[in-house]
Amino acid sequence: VATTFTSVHPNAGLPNAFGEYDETVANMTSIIREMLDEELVNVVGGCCGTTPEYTAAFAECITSRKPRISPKASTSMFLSGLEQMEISNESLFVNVGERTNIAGSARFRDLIKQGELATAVKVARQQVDDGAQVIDVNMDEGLIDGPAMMREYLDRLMMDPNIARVPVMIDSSDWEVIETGLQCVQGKCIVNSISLKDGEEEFLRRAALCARYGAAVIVMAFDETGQADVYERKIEIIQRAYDLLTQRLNFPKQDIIFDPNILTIATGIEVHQDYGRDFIRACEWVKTHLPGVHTSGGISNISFSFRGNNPIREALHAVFLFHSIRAGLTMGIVNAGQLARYDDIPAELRDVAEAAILNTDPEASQKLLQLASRYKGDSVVEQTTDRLEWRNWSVTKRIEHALVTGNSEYIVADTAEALEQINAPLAVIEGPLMAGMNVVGELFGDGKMFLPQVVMSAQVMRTAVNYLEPFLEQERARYGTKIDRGTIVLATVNGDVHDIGKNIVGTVLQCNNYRVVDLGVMVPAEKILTTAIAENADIIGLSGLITPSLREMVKVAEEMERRNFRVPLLIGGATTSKAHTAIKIDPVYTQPVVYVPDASRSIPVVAKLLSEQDKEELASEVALDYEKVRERHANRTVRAFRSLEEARENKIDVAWENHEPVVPLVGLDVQVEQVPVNDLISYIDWTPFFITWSLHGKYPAILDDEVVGTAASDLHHKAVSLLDELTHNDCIQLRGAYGFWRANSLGDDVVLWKDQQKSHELARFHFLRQQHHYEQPNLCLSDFVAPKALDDYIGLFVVTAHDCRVNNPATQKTDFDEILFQSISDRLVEAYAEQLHERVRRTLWGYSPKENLHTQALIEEAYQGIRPAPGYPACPDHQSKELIFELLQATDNVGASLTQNYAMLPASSVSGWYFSHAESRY
Ligand code: THG
Repeated sequence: VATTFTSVHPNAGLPNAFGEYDETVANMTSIIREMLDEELVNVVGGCCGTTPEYTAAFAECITSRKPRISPKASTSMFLSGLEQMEISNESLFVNVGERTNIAGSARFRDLIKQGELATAVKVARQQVDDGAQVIDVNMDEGLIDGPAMMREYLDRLMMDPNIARVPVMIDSSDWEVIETGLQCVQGKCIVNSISLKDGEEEFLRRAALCARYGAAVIVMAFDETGQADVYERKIEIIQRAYDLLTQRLNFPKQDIIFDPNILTIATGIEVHQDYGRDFIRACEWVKTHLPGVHTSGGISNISFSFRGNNPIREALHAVFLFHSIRAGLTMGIVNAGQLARYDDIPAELRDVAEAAILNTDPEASQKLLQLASRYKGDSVVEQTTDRLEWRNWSVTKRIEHALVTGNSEYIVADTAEALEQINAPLAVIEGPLMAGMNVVGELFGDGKMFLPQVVMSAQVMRTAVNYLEPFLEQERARYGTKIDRGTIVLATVNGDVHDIGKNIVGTVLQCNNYRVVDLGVMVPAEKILTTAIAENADIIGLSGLITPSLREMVKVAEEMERRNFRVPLLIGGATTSKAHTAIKIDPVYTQPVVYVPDASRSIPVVAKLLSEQDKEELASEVALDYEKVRERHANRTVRAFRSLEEARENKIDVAWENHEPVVPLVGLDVQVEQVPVNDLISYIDWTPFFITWSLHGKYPAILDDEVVGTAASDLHHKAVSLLDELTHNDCIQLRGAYGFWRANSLGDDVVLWKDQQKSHELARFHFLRQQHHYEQPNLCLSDFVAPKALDDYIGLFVVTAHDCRVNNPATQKTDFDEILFQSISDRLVEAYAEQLHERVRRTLWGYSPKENLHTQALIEEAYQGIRPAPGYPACPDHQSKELIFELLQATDNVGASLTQNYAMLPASSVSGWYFSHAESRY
């Protein structure tokens, strides 16, 4: 880290097929210049393929510059798996997964002993999924070849990128096993552990090897006379080990982790009663006397006396962790999937656990034992007897609880109480409310809370801030305080109506105390920009669903450039992508343009863009990344397409000889209908519903998913009760129009006839033909309609969901309700399209009268015929919707219309064609 010179000696590219080097001087100088700009290097030279001409050009770039100043060595501990992990004094507590320990888990031991290594790897994976940031691996077992098994298991862990991501902690009391482990891991790991047990020389020898292998090291409070059990012995040994490491070896301070020994309490033996408190005190001592070094401990050791009673053990762990972390504990070896939150432990149990850990009550062990008979089963949290117990907590804790659980029942009362105590509305927001939201943010960041829950939290926050608003107004009038972290103007661009994702982003931003000005949908560039100026926006965010919106976004960006806007631009929504942002939008606007793939990303991005220092960093990071995307795009090899003529010749051979056209049973008039919500519920495909809410997984399995199951079930439950409400109150209207026409293919077009004689053309759809170069036929939708010599038909449909909720201010709609309504309305209209298509096949057109499929088969499209929709790959042209709408008179018949870019209104609408031919596909 502290090297003075950092040099680069590049080849002129990789050797090509002839062993020559293709990079040009100009190209290479520009890359070198970038490295110099980034202050990465201060010595530049050349290697294979470069000539004096190259080095002369490099020299020219470097001569005018000041030498690069070496960065100061960091005082953080750096660890790594595939990813870097920094542990500084400001870092949050680090969870180390304990389950991959032969001595610590019967299940893991059996798996290893039976050679079930693949399943044993899953144990590690589960720990990571449960939030473990480091994996402790221990293979100490009498009958197992420790070094061999350590090697084999670590090798396997490294093959799963989800596990290899995190650093490993090599846990063994056998140095040989540790050294073998050190030879396997690729990142920077932690050695667990060394100690003075075998004397100073052996201790120093091992420590030096750790440094040489590049590992951090846990030093146990253990010496030649044994394990330190009391406070005084712990700190004496720690001090001695510290002096040896730093004075004799110059061992990097930040890579030292002291473990002051967590020993079991509540054993019935009196001298054990101080074990918890002594560990906590020792952590505190390390923190104050040896700044910069870290502490760790095996948390589950504390509760061995309650083996078999998980509720009591969990309570002890939660309370012990709570106090140890406060005392400065850096990391702990824990069962990552089974950590209860301090606040979730029932008070009676928590108080006794606390008394036992801090040794404030000599009867504590006895009381724990008494409680043990009442708390049984798997987990303590589910057993909370008194649901309203939390109402007795401090107001700050109550506010946090309300935010974390999304419970707004008492939030106004609690906010009022906080205001009374603090007497400054802004301080209430910046104090307890923000603190609570930070907890939510952390849980969300750690994958312990999910989007639906965060939206609920946001809502609680909003309710609290709304209550405070009049007080803030007074305060502002008096002092002119700015209460928000910045203003973000959001809009769905002109011609587009999609806004679920944008609404989620808006809500999440607001609950992080940003001021959001949401301009809604179909917002012209002009309005976005004038609003941004009027509202003094710090950031503009654009959203869009349909492809034409991509062009709109470029337009907005160009306009921002023309008017010299200085604010960053965020891009999001279904059709947007990093590639499009990098290639089309970023180049037209000089300020940062950032693609935000989902709502959760918006928070860190916005936070960085609004911070003076981080903004630069993010901007250059993004610029570099996008430059790479553009480069890759420019260099991509585009496979030659077939010419259109060739493609047409290679069309699919549909056996029209045997064609027996089915005359649509309902006839050839446009049909209009409205269907009850109830008829559609069984047709709902729930999987995309969960995706909308950032919950990924297939329905119904997702409801039992180990990670998101609870959040998913909860959301599903809310969705079902809203559906129930919608059914009973007619709050949503599903209207549809469909019809069938005589039709024939004419080349790539499909012609609809006015008359039976086919002498008058009524309308014509232009479809596109694939021009790929593969063996397979080049398809076009028109291939599936018979040529003019034969009779055939095509169907058209538009279905739409109207929001008919009465605007009743008394039943004020919250963000969550709003987004839930939208996401359900989208699903219902899709379900309607599915259900109508089924009726078309079976009875309305009637070409598959015997079909009888269940929902999953429908989702998998196991039926005859297709219903493609304009704007999707088989028929990318959105303009076709105009003709479909016209032929079905969709505006009059179902109240649906198109924007100038062919987005459908209401937003929950589906339109398309029906093709009946058995071979039709896309
Ligand atoms: N310090 C350091 N390393 C350590 C410890 C420590 N490594 C091992 C241990 N202590 C931390 N790991 C565990 C792992 C599991 C348990 C306790 C500590 C545990 N296991 C259950 C039991 O024994 O009851 C097993 C239950 C099962 O079989 O599933 O509690 O202090 N540096």
